[in-house]
Amino acid sequence: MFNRLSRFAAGIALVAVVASACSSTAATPTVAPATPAPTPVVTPVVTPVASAPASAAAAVVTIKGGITGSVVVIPKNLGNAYFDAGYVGIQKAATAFGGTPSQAAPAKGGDPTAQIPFIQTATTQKAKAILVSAEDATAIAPALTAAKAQGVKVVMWDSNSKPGAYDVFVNQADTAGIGKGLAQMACDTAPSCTGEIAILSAGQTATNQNAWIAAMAETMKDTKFAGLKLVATVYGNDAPADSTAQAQTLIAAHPNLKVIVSPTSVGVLAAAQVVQSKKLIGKVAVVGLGTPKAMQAYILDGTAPEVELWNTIDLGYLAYAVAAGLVSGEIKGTVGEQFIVPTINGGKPYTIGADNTIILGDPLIFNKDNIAQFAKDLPF
Ligand code: RAM
Repeated sequence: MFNRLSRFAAGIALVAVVASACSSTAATPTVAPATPAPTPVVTPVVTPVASAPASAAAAVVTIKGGITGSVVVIPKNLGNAYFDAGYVGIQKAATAFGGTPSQAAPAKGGDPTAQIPFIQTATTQKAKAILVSAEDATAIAPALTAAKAQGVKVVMWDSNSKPGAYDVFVNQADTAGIGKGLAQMACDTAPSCTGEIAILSAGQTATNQNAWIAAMAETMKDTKFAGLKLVATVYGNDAPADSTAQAQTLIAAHPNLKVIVSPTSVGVLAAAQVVQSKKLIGKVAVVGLGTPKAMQAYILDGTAPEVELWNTIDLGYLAYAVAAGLVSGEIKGTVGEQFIVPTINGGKPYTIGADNTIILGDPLIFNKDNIAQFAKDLPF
């Protein structure tokens, strides 16, 4: 298990990673491999392979795309800086791989069925591919399956649906690793790793948040976390107003609360705003997954001492490249398949793993010593 110092060191080392990764989707890409971090943040279950077995090496394709037609991007909801950053990467990818991206999604998160009409419309309009972040894995699965049956390539990104309902899931980072990171941040910021903590999540059925919360709970079975007591888990639906109200309620209901853990960029920002405005800095810490630019002020003033995320621009770029590869037929989306996406991952191949999943990479840790650089490199 990493300690606070080693996580800090990893965060600093990752400045180089992010600078490289960010430039990877720029018009003139830098393809030099990033300097490896001395202490990895997590140990990914499935990582892009460093060297493929000789027999499989010939099968590695380099995605070129060259597609035409519509690619519909369906995030959980519109108006979220996180998904807007993903869409920046998607638009960059469209200039490299072809196709015409557009975004269509519910105005607000939290409704398990709200994405279904957007999936159905894209299917009716014969989109070549859809890129979906699931608000609810189960509710949208039949609409995704119907889209696939009509020849639409279905790429999940950020938050997954049910295996079988999609072609490939582009996961941002190893799920267990994100859960460990959340537990560790709570431990780092609670006094001597003790006291009451609460979770402010996104939608109640969000696949990604629920998987991360479960992984966090698994990590906290370790005796190292025995002093932490989870007193509540609440849901702000990735809506700023709902998230603010939930953070206020948590603080009022739990006067001994030491940490709010928010595994959502909308929730962590709302929680930080509430803690800062109530002058509770140093009494209630906010940690979680947040966008660097929005969280910078709160990281610097100590409201949110540690926050994690990944290069969301690269996540969108990679997801679109996968969609283009599926549409062009360069890849089929089968487990074990390997492919290279030029400018991403230092030219190393990705391998489609269990549940047709690939992983972008390790999350990045933001703290007061590195946030200025991250906020510059990742302007979202
Ligand atoms: C919110 C969304 C998204 C999640 C990020 C961290 O923007 O819930 O799905 O990945 O937070």
